[in-house]
Amino acid sequence: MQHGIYYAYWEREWSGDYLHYIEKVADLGFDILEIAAGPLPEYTPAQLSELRECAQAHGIRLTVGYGPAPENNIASADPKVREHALAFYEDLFQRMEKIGATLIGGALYSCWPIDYSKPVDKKGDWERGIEGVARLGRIGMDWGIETIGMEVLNRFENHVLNTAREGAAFVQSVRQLESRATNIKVMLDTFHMNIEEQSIGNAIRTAGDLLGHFHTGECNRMVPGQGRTPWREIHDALADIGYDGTVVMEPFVIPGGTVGRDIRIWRDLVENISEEALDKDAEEALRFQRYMLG
Ligand SMILES: [Mn+2]
Repeated sequence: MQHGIYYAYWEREWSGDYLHYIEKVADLGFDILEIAAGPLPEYTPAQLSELRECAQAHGIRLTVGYGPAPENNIASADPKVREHALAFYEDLFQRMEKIGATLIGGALYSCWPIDYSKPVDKKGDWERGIEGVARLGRIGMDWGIETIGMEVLNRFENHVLNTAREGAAFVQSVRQLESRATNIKVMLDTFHMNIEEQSIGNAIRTAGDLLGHFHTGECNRMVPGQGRTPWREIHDALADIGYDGTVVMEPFVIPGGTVGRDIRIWRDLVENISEEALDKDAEEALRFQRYMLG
């Protein structure tokens, strides 16, 4: 099991100095830094190399998270948007290869956050999503992308995949359509499961062999260990399915900026939001997570 953290814990925007965060998380003892895909298309070849070299030098694995912008919605009802999305991902996967990243996760079957002021077409989005994601899987294979995680999200953030059962059914349908797309996997997140699942343990067991990436956090998105998430139940279920993959904590505790707006953070979730205090909380959460889940 490899343990990581999402850089946005420390940031108010969906970008940041990833070199700084590689160094930081290495110092804190993490195996993985998860970065946002958003800024990568703007990176020069030299910047991509620098990122790869920095991660290698610090023994840090990079994974990528992405909340697709509406123009990169692979399931859009507009065929032009779907083509644009595929071209975006093809470029992104090449950039991931250059930084040595083989795993990406998020609402890649759709966009995020959903604009619920417009009508929702779950059936259409589901069907177009399966087609788009099947193509995404094949493109990913060309660039060595081993895991493309379909993150199951709560109802307030997306409408396509809300439960592990839906996530597993979606991934199975993708693989039926494109048998080579074995890199398409289910991705679960304890924060979303807390809202939607009758049993978090059974949700993990439902994903079973299809589980490819795992996000952790408390019910209010504080770091693991500071809330009431059933970590022992989660451990037992992960052990039952023999999960030995990536476990990345995704805490959000600071209000403000685009991150605060998108995640709906309207208060300081912790008493002390200094960088030093956040680092200490992350370090303790890592120790907790290694102990509870490892
Ligand atoms: Mn997540």
